[in-house]
Amino acid sequence: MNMITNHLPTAELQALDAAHHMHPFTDANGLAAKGARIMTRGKGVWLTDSEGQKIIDGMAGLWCVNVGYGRKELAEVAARQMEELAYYNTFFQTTHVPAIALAAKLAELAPGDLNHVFFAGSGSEANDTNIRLVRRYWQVKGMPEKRVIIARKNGYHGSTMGGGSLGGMAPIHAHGGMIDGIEHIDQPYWWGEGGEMTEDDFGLARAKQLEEKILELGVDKVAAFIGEPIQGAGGVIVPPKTYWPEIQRICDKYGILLIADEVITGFGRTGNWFGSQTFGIKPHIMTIAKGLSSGYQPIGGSIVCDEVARVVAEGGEFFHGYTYSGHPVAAAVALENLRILQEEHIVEHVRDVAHPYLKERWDALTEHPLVGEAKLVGLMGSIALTPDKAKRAKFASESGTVGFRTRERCFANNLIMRHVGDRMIISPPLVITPAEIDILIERARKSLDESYASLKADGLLVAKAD
Ligand code: PXG
Repeated sequence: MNMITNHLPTAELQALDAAHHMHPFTDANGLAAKGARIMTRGKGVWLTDSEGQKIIDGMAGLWCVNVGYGRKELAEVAARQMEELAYYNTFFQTTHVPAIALAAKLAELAPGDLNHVFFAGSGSEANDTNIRLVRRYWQVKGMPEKRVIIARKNGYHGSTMGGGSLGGMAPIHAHGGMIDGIEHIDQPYWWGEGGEMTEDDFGLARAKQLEEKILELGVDKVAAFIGEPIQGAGGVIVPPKTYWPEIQRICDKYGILLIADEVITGFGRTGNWFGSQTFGIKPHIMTIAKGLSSGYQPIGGSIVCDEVARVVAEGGEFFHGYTYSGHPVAAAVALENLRILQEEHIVEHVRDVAHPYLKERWDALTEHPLVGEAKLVGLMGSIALTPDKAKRAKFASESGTVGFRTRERCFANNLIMRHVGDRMIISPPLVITPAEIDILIERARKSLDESYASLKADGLLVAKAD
């Protein structure tokens, strides 16, 4: 048996990692100089590293381990499925039980008439599917010119060419370019960009940019709008409450397809099964991944409404699919994960127990001198670090300097809390208990205190000039 062991000394593993492993979204030379932290085990909300340190995972891996680490049922289902039917495809008029059962379960869980599932291996692939699906939809309807998709700056929809283009992150576009037919409007980020406007007015103004963009391009050119109910990778940006109703109104008015990217917000993260339910969005297509399998298997997909599925079917063969679309092992594990979420009432736990308990403590972080606003929807939260709360000021240092320092303190204190620019973000496993929330908050406070002291010592608590 080819064994990858955890028994090599950490330094040797780090040297092999630096020599042979290209990491995603990582400065390779910076990492090689420092050595990556090597995770070896997970149980519940806890990780263990190769030095035996126990770390509380405030990010559920990469926003995905919703049911927590170490669930035996998921391992058993995977092993059983591998023995029974490790692989078969769903092309060319074949199918298998796990894909059928998972598609039917998703149709039951998803709101409205989102009754049809196209499987992918990841969120990025699912969004690539969505680009092709919405363009195909208008083509079959005799409107092939309707192919532009409107998305938001600082949105994240993946890192394939399609997903990266839908996303509104300039550094990603700078590495490899963009596909054609994608347009971006501004994000609904009141704390950072709202100026003197009220949150509600700002939410409306940012939503109205969609209408302006549709009119500028011509409604006969626009296929769809895509947005995350809450921007995750962009910094857990919770839109003002006026934003989504206005976006919905505009999509309805102009007959534009609405895609809700639920890769992070799906499967309980916001205290409902889907973020669309939390914000009252009625999408034609939902992108799913991550929490679908709690990250135990790579699987994503698009849940599609009756009308879009019907029209695409009318067009005959849709020339699209992945070898691993509906992979039986991934589908079986996802199905078992949904059973756990449902039977253990984990979504209700988020809504009724974990969210209210964390909310009180998360909001109290705004008493800390470094912390401006605190946002928490379900178990998806962020705090804005600022040198001057009243002015919602940014730091004079390059964006991310303060956030990175704070993240380093968290990491040293065995708490995984990430930074996006100078916002700190959390998204813990949904099974987190009140006692574990206490530990998370205690470590976050300690890290904020240490970061504050070091910033002060280095003269970095300075606001950017207006
Ligand atoms: N849509 C959304 C909303 C996402 O958050 C994707 C699509 C792409 O999914 P895949 O499975 O292809 O990665 C994501 C992924 C971060 C970070 O830094 C976030 C994601 C991925 C990697 C890093 O927060 N989200």
